[in-house]
Amino acid sequence: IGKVDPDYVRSFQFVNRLLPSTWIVIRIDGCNFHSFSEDHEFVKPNDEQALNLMNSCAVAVITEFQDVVFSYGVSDEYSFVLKKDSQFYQRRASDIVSVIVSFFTSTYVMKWKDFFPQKELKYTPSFDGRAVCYPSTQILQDYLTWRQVDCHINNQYNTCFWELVKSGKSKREAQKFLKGTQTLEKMELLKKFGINDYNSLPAMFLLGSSAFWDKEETSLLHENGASDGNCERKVIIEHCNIIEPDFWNAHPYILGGS
Ligand code: DGT
Ligand code: MG
Ligand code: MG
Ligand code: MG
Ligand code: MG
Repeated sequence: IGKVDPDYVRSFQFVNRLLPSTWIVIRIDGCNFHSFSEDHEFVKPNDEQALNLMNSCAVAVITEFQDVVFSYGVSDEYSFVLKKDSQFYQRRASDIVSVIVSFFTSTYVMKWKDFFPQKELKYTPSFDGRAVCYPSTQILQDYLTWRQVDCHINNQYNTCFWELVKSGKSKREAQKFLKGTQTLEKMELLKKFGINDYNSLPAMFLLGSSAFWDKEETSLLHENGASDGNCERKVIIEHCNIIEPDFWNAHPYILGGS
């Protein structure tokens, strides 16, 4: 087909390699899930099955892509942490983002009926994704702290908001009522609605979900070094505080491995 020089055409492509030796975080987020959650009648503010479906997709991602060492999810988003020295797609951002986001999305559609056997998936959901590099473990942990704090702030606000709406206020009134309120005022408000202890809400709602391999690979090796085929590693989901160092101290292999 004629005279086009392939090198010339290829020269328009750009390399988008992520900085070497840095933690890579791929954050995906549901597109327009405000409407998607309405159209599929998700329980407000937290739909346990919808969150379980997100978690199940995250487990699939971790199982499929060996370089993902940890993930944290809340609402319609999930963050996937790839190990520092990952050479996945030679660290090309667009390849890594697109393969994770498409795998997550198709898994979401495939698994929908397992979590919502009585509910038809009315249209195809989509997720967007981005890649960010974090140059130190401390900064990566600061990133995860930011997401978990966000989870807490949103959950507290949303819980108050929907209690106010349930009590008869319009959405606009509820929004106005909550504008500028501090944590303590929100706690007091929830007491009026019978939620005496905010922290007694399900941990998944309060803390989001972390998915990761449950043990270090080497801990499953026999003394002679042969790996045990019957003792497969499993990805687990926990709803725990990842801001305090306790979690990381209890699971040193997650970020310590590279
Ligand atoms: P975006 O991400 O810019 O395309 O727009 P949205 O609409 O996805 O907004 P976002 O991601 O900031 O917020 C997530 C939306 O998804 C928010 O409107 C609430 C909804 N959502 C997420 N999880 C649940 C749930 O468990 N239950 C209900 N009822 N809604 C949820
Ligand atoms: Mg978005
Ligand atoms: Mg969204
Ligand atoms: Mg979101
Ligand atoms: Mg290809």
